[in-house]
Amino acid sequence: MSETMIDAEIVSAENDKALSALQPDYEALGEHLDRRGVDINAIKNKVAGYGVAIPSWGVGTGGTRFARFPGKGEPRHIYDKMEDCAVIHQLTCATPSVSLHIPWDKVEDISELKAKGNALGLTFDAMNSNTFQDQVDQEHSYKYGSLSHANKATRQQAINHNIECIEYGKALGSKALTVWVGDGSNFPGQVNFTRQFERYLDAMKSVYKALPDDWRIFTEHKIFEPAFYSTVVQDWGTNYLIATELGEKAHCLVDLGHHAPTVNIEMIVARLIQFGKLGGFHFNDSKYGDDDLDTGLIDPYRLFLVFNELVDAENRDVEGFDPAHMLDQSHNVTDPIESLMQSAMEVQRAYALALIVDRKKLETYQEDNDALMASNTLKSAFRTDVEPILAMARLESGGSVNPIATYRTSNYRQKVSAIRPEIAPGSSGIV
Ligand SMILES: [Mn+2]
Repeated sequence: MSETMIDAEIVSAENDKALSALQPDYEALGEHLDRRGVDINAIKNKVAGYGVAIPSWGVGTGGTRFARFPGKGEPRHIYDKMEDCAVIHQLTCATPSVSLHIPWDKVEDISELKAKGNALGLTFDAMNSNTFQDQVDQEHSYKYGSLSHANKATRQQAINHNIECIEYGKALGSKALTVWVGDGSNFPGQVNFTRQFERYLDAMKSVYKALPDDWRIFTEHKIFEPAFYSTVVQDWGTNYLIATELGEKAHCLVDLGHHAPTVNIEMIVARLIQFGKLGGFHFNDSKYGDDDLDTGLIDPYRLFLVFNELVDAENRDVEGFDPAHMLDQSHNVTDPIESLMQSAMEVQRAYALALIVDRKKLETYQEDNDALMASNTLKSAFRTDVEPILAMARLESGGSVNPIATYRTSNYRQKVSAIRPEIAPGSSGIV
């Protein structure tokens, strides 16, 4: 039995209050779905088995490059972050794993951190390396790049760091390394595109060699920022080339915010699935660029369409299909725990909605070139309120019917604020 961060009695008292509405809502939805040929319990069981990883950095207040406005009771270190992640999982039952970032989450004693995870009922998802900023006492600067840097010693330092992340992850039971680099250029002519990409591929091959057999490596593309003229891994095409060049353990990671606003992300997802190279996701939402807004906040339909592709692949039993799911967003104006709970539930909702799409009908309409009815088939799933399914799945898994309300009732933030010191304002932004 794992430690619980929030008193189980608070959770069950809140659930008792909610049950009188949830029960009839669930039954009514069950009848409605039954008329559409959908078994509500089957959907609920799938939703209950779904998990999305929390990034350790997500539980701290984010920021922009202008400023960061820390909240009260900010986590001081990875142990505090793990406890915040445990709150999210206790109430939503949707976030069983944590994705660490090195060196931000470095500890002296890895076995102690692993034991903390065990005690809290959390496992360790993909490891994330960091060669997009310099650390104190670092010999070579990443100002002009890391894995693609013109200087061999700088590239080697970045390779060594990634290998260190793998070693760290091995001790924690992680099975994947995610590599995102800020490498690129700000001026036309600043770099030679070809030579820079050759250096990157060469360095990544050294990292790939250090991967254990049962690990995967995910490369994450991003169209812009911090480099504003070109980035080395700018889009899914380049990302696909990398995964192909490296080998079968290499896959592409799709961060929803890392595309131009009009890009058809669900189609990219379909293509990567088709060619066996979809590694996973960083979920978030955006309106203008890489805004790192909360998942499902701006365009929940797009999130649903992404999941529509995933469920399609799941139903077709696509060989080797096992994408990693993680949230990656920046919480500037909300309590990060609340945002992450909300976002985990939004991802779950998109999954539930995609599960109730009538795929037989959809295929028939597609074959008949009936564009309107094909679209309506997706829309009729998307318009369904599946909240009772999500709430019932949480309840039956021992979580909370209303995670945010329960969290507020528990006064968790006030309690940790009494222990964790306030962070002075004026600290620079992290994203
Ligand atoms: Mn990301």
